Amino acid sequence: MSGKIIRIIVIISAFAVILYAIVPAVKYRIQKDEIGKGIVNPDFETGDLTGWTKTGNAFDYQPTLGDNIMIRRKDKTNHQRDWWIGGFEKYQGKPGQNPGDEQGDQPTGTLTSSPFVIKTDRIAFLIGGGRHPWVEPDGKGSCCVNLVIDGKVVKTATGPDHETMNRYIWNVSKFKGKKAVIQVVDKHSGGWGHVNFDDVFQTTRWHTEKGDLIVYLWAGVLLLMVALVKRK
Ligand SMILES: [Ca+2]
Repeated sequence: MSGKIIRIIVIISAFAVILYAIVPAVKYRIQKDEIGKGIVNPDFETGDLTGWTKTGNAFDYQPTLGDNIMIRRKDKTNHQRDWWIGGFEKYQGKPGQNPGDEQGDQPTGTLTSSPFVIKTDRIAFLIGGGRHPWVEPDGKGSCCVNLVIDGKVVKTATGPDHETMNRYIWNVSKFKGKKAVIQVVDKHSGGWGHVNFDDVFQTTRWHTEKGDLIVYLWAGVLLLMVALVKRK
């Protein structure tokens, strides 16, 4: 292959890599007004389950208030602001309750968000608690958080058998425009039979992968410079 053809291939590749990095940033600018819209009470900061529908009794004492796990053990919950879903907890700041009170792993049930239209590429949330993956068809034995479209589970996530919540991100680009709900499922009564959950929102690749995309951008620019530098 001649040097000229190789150079053309490198230039095309460099532009492809640069576009791969830039397109999410441009899309983010266009979608900015839509981000975070749609899910009612996405972080439970109303202090109750406004916007969410519960079945069973697993979520009777939810949301819970503050890092009351710290009273019992060393795990930090990493919850957002004041209120969060802590499936093991039984503390809502009400008379007769104390921080660190627990309802345990026995109760089961589900918690379903208000329906929303998927408008961005990613859905992000905090999740902790039991690692009991979703089991078709009805989730028996599961402890997880699902994205449900037309009654079908299309994305699912579990905690790591640890109380601390971590940020989890779903790629939902292929579901854009679809109506969906988020469902928190607790159908496990044994060890780690509870879900911790908080702060769900729609977001973009630019928000969640900005660091990686900037690396791609620089790689593309470097490749272009190498291809365009004049040989002696
Ligand atoms: Ca919260």
